[in-house]
Amino acid sequence: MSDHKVIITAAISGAEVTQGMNPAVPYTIEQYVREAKSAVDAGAAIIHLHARWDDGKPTQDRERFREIIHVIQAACPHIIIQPSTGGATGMTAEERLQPTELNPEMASLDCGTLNFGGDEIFINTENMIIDFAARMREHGIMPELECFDKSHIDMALRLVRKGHIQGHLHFNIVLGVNGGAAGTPRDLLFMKESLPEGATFTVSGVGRCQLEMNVMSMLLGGHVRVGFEDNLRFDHTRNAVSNGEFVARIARIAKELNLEIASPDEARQVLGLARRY
Ligand code: KMH
Ligand code: ZN
Repeated sequence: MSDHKVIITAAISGAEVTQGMNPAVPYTIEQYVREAKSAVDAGAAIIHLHARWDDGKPTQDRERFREIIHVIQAACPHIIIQPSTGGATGMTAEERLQPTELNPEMASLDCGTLNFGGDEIFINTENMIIDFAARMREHGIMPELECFDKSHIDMALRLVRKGHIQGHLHFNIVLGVNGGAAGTPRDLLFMKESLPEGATFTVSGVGRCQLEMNVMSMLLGGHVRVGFEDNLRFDHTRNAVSNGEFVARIARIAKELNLEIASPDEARQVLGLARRY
């Protein structure tokens, strides 16, 4: 049994979920602060961030990101903020890359194309991944390698060998997307065992598998991602009231497994991030 410190990432907003599905999904600046603070107060070390306009429309607009990051940092001074460069399906590469201009410590780097339900395709060609990785290097941003399937891990490792992706390798194994690997113990184990020695990983489970995949990740020595981007329901009876409610539950389970929760600075140490507060 592992005895590592668990890094909790809260993916507080996402690009696809709406207030119609769960009224606590944040759109406005005030709602972003409320959701970020609920997650950080409950033990999150990283906020994975998608931006929305006040009407809920997803955007990668640099200035909207700047505004949201500014208020979250004011409310939660030490938190690691990890903007998405995935954005929403259908956005162009340049559109998606805008938050990198703000020099965040981390950003997501999606490592392959996949179906995303219905007619949606989430496009990440090899050249796009190379360009995104180069942009992140230029801005001193650590990529979190988003892998929705085993083949995405293989792509990431190919780009590591070619020198496009450098430094400490931190993966996000995303399970249960309609078009990606399934949220099952078998698929998680297969992907985890495909990671190289020394890499760290977190696990995101979409919908009902969030909790199970999070718990399995902790047992395998990994970290966890919770939040509205991946799951809106606290259990089969009701919606979660906040992102913080998800964070509090997984923090409690971690403690019952004798695992400590990493503070933001402890997470920086684990991930090899240079910034300290
Ligand atoms: N919204 C999805 C199309 C990321 O943040 O990098 C992509 C996504 C991945 O959420
Ligand atoms: Zn995302």
